[in-house]
Amino acid sequence: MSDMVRLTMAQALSRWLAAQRTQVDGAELPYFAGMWAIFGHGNVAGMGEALAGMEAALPTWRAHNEQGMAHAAIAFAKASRRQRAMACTTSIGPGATNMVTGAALAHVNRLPVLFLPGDVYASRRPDPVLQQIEDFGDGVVSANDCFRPVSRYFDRITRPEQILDALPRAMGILTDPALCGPVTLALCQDVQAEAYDYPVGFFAPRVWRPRRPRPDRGELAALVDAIRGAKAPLIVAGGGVLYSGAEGVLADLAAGTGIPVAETQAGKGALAWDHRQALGSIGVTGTSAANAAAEAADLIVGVGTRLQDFTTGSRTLFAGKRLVQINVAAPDAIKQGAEAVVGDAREVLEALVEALGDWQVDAAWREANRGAVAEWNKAWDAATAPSSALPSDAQVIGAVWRQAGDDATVVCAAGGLPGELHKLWRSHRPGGYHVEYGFSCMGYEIAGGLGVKMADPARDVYVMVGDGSYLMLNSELATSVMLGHKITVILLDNRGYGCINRLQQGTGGRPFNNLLADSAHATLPDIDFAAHARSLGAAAEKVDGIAGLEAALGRAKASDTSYVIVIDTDPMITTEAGGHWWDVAVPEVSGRAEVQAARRAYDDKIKGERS
Ligand SMILES: Cc1ncc(C[n+]2csc(CCOP(=O)(O)OP(=O)(O)O)c2C)c(N)n1
Ligand SMILES: [Mg+2]
Repeated sequence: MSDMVRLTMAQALSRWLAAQRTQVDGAELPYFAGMWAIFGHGNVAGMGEALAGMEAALPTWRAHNEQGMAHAAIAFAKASRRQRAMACTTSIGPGATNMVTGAALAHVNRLPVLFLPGDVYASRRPDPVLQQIEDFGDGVVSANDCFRPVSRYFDRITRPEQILDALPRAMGILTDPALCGPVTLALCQDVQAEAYDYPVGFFAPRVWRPRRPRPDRGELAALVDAIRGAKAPLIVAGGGVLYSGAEGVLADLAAGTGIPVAETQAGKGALAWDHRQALGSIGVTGTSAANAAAEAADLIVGVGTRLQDFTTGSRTLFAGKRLVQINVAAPDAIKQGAEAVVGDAREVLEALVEALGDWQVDAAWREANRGAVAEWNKAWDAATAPSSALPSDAQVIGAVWRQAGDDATVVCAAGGLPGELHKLWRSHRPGGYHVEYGFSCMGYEIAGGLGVKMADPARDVYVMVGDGSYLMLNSELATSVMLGHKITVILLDNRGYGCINRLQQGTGGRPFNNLLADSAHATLPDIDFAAHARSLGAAAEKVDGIAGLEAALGRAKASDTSYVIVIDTDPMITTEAGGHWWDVAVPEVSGRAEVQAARRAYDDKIKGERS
């Protein structure tokens, strides 16, 4: 009989998490960097007792909002290229459901995170316990069932021995490149505290090495033939390029063959912005160079992209083109009629480099793309050049980019900024661009910036956030101060939901309920964001104009605590250059002439695409 150790389920779970290891660039590290925790009656006695005293092996950090701590954990995993993760423990009820949005965000973005919400008593002894959802028709439902559709693996731990299987299964999902996403283990409150004799061997350290599936020979050969036969091939690099560490071989492949590369939001930064084959961003928020290349291409090769509608211009940009999808997940690889090459991006691209030998694209295709990039660079200059008017998002981005330096990371998620950043931010290195645009979740920015900083404390983190997103969720700014993880926040105050206000008018609507001034109010708010940030412990200032911003960015660099710079911006300006159509359905019936006109234009566009 093997040795046994008597532990509570929560003690065993914490001990097991601390024993999971990974390899990053040859160095062995804990897979779980630590545990975010907000305690309540649903986890303080069980999980709280287990985590106290484990700080060295599994540090615990206190957050201010469960969604915020989920964002920090997810951003950490994204910045760690899915090689490492964090866990999050909450109480039952509202603590747990506060984290559901985080689970959805991780699910959409295929990012690993372990959610450990407390759950109702398995024994039902105090039924209904405080915060228990009562379902008169279903005795096994709890608030945590909300996690099911947004978890890659969901389990409810109703007996202490269940974790012997549930935990390895959870790791199998977290570390599998195709299945990767959030795991939720709902921990019944009584079971957390229940003892069991666990086999000592269960807690032996285990190293989880990243798996790199090689492509099928037939699928690879078909792709090589497709490229050799193409006159104008284009590569679309998605987040999978970064997660597989394929940026080096992608740069070599592009340089060696001359195949141009465009980037999705998640893939941005795969290629340095000034690489000779770099076309910049693609799609709805794409550069004119990348979108022109997509229109002229006779072969599009997606690498590690899930073909979200912003990438494909709502399926109009690649329509009718031969499409090959290199993806580690077969359901992504076969999307939209693509010919599939299922496999790890780096493995497939390395095989491509070898198979293509000294094959090169036509000189004319190369020249056309170089010319298009030169044109785009002029548009970039025009959009980002400072002026004396109320600054645009683009001008602010230009200033932050000039001041941030080559090793910084910019973080963003929602509002008008992600589109502007996708077009205009010039990435020097992979990991320098961190925009969550799978869920585009308002409130990700500040907590996400904290997670990025925790993944690599040596890098400067610049969070760019709108006033709307800031007001929605800013509380982990205090956590960044408390933990000593400095982030610099640039808060663009255009006094409302600027991008939705523009979209509203773009679909024929009257300005309504987006900008503060267009919304029901007794008093028009005039929010002192700098004072607010200072109250949370950050250093903060409000600046006037682009020159003032650049000077403040210098002061922020010298600060050793988190620093918030507030700047008023124009809510109506976006970068006109580049871009592509996006499908936003317009009402068929309206008394408003502008809506009727927008609907006619919408119908024409859809009819044009169908014929
Ligand atoms: C949680 C959440 N709620 C709603 C939305 C829809 N939405 C997208 S952008 C936006 C407005 C964001 O305002 P702000 O942060 O000020 O940025 P701006 O649009 O002004 O650039 C809204 C409401 C969202 N993306 N996320
Ligand atoms: Mg705004």
